[in-house]
Amino acid sequence: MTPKFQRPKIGLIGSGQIGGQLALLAVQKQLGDIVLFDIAADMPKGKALDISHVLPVEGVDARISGTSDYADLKGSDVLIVTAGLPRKPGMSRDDLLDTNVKIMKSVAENVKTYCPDAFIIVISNPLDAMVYTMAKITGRPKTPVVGMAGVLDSSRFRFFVAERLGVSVADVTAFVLGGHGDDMVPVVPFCSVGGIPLTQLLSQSEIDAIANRTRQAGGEVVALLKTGSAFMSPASSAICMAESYLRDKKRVLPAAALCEGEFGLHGLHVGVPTVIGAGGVERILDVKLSSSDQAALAASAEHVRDLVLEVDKRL
Ligand code: A3D
Repeated sequence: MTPKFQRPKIGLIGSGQIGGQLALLAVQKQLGDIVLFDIAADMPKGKALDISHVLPVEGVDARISGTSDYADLKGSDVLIVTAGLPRKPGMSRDDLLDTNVKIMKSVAENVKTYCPDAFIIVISNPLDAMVYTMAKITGRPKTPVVGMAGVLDSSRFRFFVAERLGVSVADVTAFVLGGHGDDMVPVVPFCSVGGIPLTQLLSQSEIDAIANRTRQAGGEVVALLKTGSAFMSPASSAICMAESYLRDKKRVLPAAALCEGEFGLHGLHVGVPTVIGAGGVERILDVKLSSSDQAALAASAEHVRDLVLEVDKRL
């Protein structure tokens, strides 16, 4: 008998630090069956086996497999891509461009062949340039492609605010927009604590300090880890996006989505407020920013455009 219902299939391209954590979180949230892919031969199989042994503990039924064959990703409903090198201490995300654009090109060509209908969430850095590479090669708009950075950057901002004020993280909302670089834009008027504007609770200099720490937070983690970059929070952030898609939650999440006029940006994937549901990025909330935030977003987008030009030279 053909089963009437099937669990969603989640393909993880890259099974390193973030990839393994993605698989674990996907199991814990019961999101579906999981395929871990990596060019490293047995490692994805080892992680799949390890995470399979979590299933009885968590009481979750799912199929988890590891592979180095793209054909095994066929039929994936969502793909989360972490293939690529992470930063080392002292490196900027842009320093990864040369190596990671080659990796992303080969990943995207295979995704185009094997998973033309999957919703794709890219995490590899430099984020906005990698999203562009994936979108260009897979051919938008057939395959919707979005980048995860804003959920994490906003979560960092939210955490620092909650910590400073001694309040629940659940009550702090924030939006960090723009490219995933040092010029990202924490939009302070969109930050509230239980609905109260942040500006009523903290001085401008305290807010500036939190915004600066948010911009540097990825580097702060890299410097402490010594090898590799943040992996738990990026995985958690991407799973939040995947869950919103698979469960049609229509969460309002900042994500690197293709802007075609929104915020005055054209033909660029940049972090903007989106609604993610069963239709993928269903909407970009094209709201009005203050003139200084709009200028900061435009400057950040210019940086993304420069990176995109560098990608085009390499494709
Ligand atoms: P890591 O643990 O090194 O895992 C990357 C994996 O990619 C490795 O297992 C590699 O074998 C694999 N890989 C390399 N080439 C290919 C290929 N052609 N096809 C498939 N797999 C391949 O790194 P990580 O998981 O810590 O980080 C992954 C990426 O995410 C890096 O580029 C990081 O810079 C990036 N990252 C982004 C954020 C954002 O917020 C956007 C945060 C943290 C890390």
